[in-house]
Amino acid sequence: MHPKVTQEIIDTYADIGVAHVPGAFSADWVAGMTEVIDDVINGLRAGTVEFGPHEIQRDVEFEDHDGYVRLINLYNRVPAMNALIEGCDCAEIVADVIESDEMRAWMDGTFLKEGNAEETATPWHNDECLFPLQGHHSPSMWVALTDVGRDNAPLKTLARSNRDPHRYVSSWALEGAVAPANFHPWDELLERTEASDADIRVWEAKAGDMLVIHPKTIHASLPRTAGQNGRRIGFSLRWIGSDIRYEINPTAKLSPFQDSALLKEGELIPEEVIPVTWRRNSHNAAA
Ligand SMILES: O=C(O)CCC(=O)C(=O)O
Repeated sequence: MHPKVTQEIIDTYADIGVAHVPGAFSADWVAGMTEVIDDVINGLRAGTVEFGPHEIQRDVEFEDHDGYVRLINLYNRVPAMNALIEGCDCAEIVADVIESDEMRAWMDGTFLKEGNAEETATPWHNDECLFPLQGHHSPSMWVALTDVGRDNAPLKTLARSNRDPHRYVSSWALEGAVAPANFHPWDELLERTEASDADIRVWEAKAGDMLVIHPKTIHASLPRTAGQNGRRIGFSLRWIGSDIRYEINPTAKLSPFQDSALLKEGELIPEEVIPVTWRRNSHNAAA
């Protein structure tokens, strides 16, 4: 097992759907990833960086207002970001936490927050709601690129929502789509977070800490209340592990996979669609 992963971390993930791995990334790694992200944001703002349509990859999404930046799908378009992920041991750490034998990185999101606007809060959701996947090995690896104290928009989660037997029809779902019987309405998800006995955990973190979030875990962030000084950056990468199979989600607006002709219901995602980033071998399995 990776030295940064303890049995307690694995058990907490299985119990409440979140694992906190302190110091998972070095200060150099955090500085490198922050520089890559800042370069992209500055370039997009100045018009010197453009991500046009790509033959294979999904479009880059860039939202920038009220001290809030949301940047999606950089991983396969920015070689320096890809190199930072592949050059560190984060895939192995996540694999050990979720108990998977292989890991593939497939979608990333960067969430930068400045100032004090309420809009900096991320609304309640779970990540599974739009996934065309079945299985448990599709966590998000959320990395604090700044210190994230109570006033700096920490994530919050609803403990044990990772154990829900059902799924939710997302508030971003296709209008009029007919949901399968095990999909519950979005309002129910929101009501659960407002219940007086809701077991909500708040995850303060230091720069370089990792949170592994189960795809069913209902989560959000507090707003940033720290004022004009500093900022908060969270980098989130979705992974696919060994128990994941393709499952059409009729409520999902977009397939996150480009080449859907290669995808077959109930089968593994082919490596031509998403390559394997890390695989457990006899050496690291025995360690
Ligand atoms: O960092 C944030 O505020 C949001 C992260 C998140 O919700 C996600 O990655 O799914």
